[in-house]
Amino acid sequence: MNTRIAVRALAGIAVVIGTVAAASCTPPKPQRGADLGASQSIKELMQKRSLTEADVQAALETYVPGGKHDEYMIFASGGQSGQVLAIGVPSMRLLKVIGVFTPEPWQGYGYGGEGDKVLEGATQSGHKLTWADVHHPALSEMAGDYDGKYLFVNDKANARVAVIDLADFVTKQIVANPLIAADHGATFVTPNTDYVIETSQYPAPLGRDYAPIEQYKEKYRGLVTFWRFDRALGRIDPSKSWAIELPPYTQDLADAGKLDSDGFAFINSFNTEMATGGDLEGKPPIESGASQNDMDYLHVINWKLAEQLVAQGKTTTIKGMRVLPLQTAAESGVIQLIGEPKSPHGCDVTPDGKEIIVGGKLDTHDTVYNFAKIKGLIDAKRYDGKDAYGIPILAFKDSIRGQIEVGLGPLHSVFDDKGNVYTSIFLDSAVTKWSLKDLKVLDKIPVHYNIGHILAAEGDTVSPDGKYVVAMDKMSIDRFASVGPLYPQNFQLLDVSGDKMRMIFDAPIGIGEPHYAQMIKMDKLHPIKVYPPGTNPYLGKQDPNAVQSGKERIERHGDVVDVYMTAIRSHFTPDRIEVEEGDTVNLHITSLEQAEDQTHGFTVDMYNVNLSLEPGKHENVSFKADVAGVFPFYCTEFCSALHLEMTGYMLVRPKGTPAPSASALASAAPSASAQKK
Ligand code: RUQ
Ligand code: CUA
Repeated sequence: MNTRIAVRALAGIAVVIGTVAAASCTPPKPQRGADLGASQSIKELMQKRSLTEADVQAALETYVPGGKHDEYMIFASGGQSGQVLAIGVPSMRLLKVIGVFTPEPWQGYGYGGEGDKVLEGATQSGHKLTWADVHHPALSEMAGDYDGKYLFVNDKANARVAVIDLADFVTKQIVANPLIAADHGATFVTPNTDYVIETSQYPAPLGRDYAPIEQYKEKYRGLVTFWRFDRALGRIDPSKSWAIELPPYTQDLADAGKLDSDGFAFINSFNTEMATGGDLEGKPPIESGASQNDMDYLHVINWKLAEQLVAQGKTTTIKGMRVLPLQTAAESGVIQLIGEPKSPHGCDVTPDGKEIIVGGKLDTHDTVYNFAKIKGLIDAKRYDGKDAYGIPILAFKDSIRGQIEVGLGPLHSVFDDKGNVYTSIFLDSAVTKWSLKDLKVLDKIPVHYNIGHILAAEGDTVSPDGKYVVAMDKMSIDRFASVGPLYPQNFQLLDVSGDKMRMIFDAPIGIGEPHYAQMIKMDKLHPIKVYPPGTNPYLGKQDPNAVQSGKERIERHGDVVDVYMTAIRSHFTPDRIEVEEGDTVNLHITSLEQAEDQTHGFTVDMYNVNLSLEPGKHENVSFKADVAGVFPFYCTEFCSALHLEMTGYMLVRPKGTPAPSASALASAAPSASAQKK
């Protein structure tokens, strides 16, 4: 370090420390170790660890001591892991990896319990899937504001959408789209979460059918699905959901209108050239074929009008889903197109709903579309022609307020509370801050490296908070210790409260490639701490097989053995289960705990079963005891001093062997206390 800077830094830190001490009027806390509070020791520490003043300031701004809570929570896509990450801000600490599309053993999700039903419902065309390419989480909204109740995410690879209940941070539903093969403009919610929007990415015949690629223009299609969300049930209702057929332009990101533009949705596209590849046959590869035109199309969708047409039955049914045909949509004013500069990607509606910002991957500009202008053109039916599918085109120059040069390869934009926009610049590896009002660049900061998405505190609401922005960097070369050729992604926390953006934390994300994320104020989240006794989280109420203390029992019905079991520190009742080889064993296990954070686990040797029994939770597990032997079961969560003793045996005697202890199979209920000696 340059010595002058070092000296300035050291002087500066003394001031920083002094300010912190002065600002706090609570009595001084006893100090850990030697006099760490003294500026001299801080100086020594800085020198020893080669920290600059800026480093120490950033540390003070992001450090959240144990016992204090973060101000915001990020819900980030877990990318290829198929999960969702919950991360605290400003500490950037990982709080939970929520099992969504991929089995998650710690949460007992996908390992024999009730969560299996969610995953089993998530097949695509009957194929079982154990992963997903998660891209865009969307928090549920009321009047355009996050309400902290639900979270939706998409699986790009298999065209699926998941519903996570933020009451317990558990995935409750996965719906597979029966019409399309990949999605991307998903998930986005309408301002009251009436609908969760899912737009296709790669065009294919609707209904996942076959058609030769030579018939691309005639038979291949895009699609936007409006999944109806039933708030009372906390589930998507496929029977009330519907879709609009789109032309075979590769639809990309989407956003829902709000306030002024409520009732509309905006969807980007690329490859309006409709290139289909064929590089082995000497045709241009898709990527260059798709980059011939100067303009692609922004799709402007009047979904409220579409909803009326759907209600009037103007739909066809494909694979059980109501679809508004492209021709009907084009002729009725449901859909119109506007040119978009080269290879658009991000599509972000401003907090007031008045404008839509689109970044072009092969461009240096953000383009600001103005909804009032667009609406004026639509209402006056002032079209600039039609595309090959009869969709009206609105003139680009009459639809925009302007363009702003932000850097090479702008992708996505988010907003603060002062009318500023933050655009991620992929090729430049930077974030550009600019003023929406006068389209002027205010600041630019390098990020490390190749930023994809960007997210902001309450960023997609009608009232963003400012304060924090996170750069979601695709690459992290040189930022962290090496962990082999697959590098972690990098979330970089930016303080955006001042005029200049400041980088205050690098957080490696080592579980997948997160695409998008949203950040919600922590005080909007009100998760439960324990389940009411006997709750099946997937039913949202008491399980019909919930077991009460003293009612534990084993019932045999032919070759089916039902075990009604309870778990409480530090025993399972019953702790001995005796069955015959070939029996079907149904375990019904209720945690009798009601104390916070007193979770038990349950596993039984060989059956690939692991349950998480949080306080009050009930689980049902079923398997065929097809191998004779002795199978210990035990609690997999270190719950108490006698955790290792929280165990029992399942004895599977060879077929035809008489039961040695008939009492273990008695249907009378031995009481919990009688079982304990
Ligand atoms: S993507 S890096 Cu949202 Cu899937 Cu833009
Ligand atoms: Cu219960 Cu360990």
